[in-house]
Amino acid sequence: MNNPENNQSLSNKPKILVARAIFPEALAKLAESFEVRSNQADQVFTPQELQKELSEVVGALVTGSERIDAGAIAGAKNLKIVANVSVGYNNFDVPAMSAANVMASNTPDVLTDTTADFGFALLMATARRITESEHWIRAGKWDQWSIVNNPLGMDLHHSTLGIIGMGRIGQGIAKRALGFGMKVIYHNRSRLSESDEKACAASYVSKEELLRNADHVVLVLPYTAHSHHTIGAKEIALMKPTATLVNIARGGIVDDLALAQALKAGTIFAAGLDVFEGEPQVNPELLKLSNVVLAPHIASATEKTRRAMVDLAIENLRAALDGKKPPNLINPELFKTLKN
Ligand code: 8YV
Repeated sequence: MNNPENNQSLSNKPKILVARAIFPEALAKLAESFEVRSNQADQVFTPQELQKELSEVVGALVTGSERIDAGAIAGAKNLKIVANVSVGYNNFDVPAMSAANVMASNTPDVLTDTTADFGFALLMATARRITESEHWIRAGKWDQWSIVNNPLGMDLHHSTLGIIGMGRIGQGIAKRALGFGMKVIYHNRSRLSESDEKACAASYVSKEELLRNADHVVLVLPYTAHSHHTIGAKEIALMKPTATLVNIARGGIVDDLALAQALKAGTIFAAGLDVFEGEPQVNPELLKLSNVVLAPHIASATEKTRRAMVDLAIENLRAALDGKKPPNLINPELFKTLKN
């Protein structure tokens, strides 16, 4: 339900929407310049509610949970910008936004290191069976130390790491892998420049070669119609039975049901997932397995980084409403045809 709080009325300030709860200080600062319709109750709007909210504002701050498409902005005749608090923007139908003359922005860079840290943490937890071990202790199953009858994992050090999606975050993970003496191979839509490859000591390979040779595979590619089910039963079958798979990219890049079946059958060793098809729902077949580490889409979730993401989204929003070019404008062609 739409439950906006802190809403003011009868003001001459431009009206904006903050579609989800943000830090109170950021909200207070926004209220100095704008009439803010905020949703501090943090309950995701229905598409109808979102459409109504957007129809009343000139700018909006949203997250990946708000789908901004032709339907959402139909009737939003004064809307100039929708600023995503997220680097990924698969929740935006950018052509539809451009057609409606609505600027779109995201929050790159500020979350790169935090997200790369998390990718590595999830990889370690998965390969070394950390959460499974904790559950084992909590269930009272640890009665003695054992050479063989303890959760035995897979090594990261000196293994081969395969990264699919070698943008800023993928490169950040590759650089961390260097400290572990790992060999890094990657696959990406386009090959990195020689100097970027050198900086992360990574070699470009085909997707098939990566899947066959990697001991650990990490997915960090954007979600598009093209990347839907980049990893399905066929791709998992190419992987080593000792391999792990980590998805910190987006739900839908992995066929979660095929993954659950492969994990159950022992086709691969284990998986770590921060994102899911249809999240916050998680495929029930995954929930039954002990060789999968689950996280609730928290790769960027440190206080410092979430504050930086909100601040950057606000910077984009303010710029657009001040008639300036937002620093992270996704549809720059629109800047020339600004609404007045
Ligand atoms: C966001 C993310 O928190 O930035 C991204 O692409 O996946 C996360 O950092 C999430 O998308 C919510 O907006």
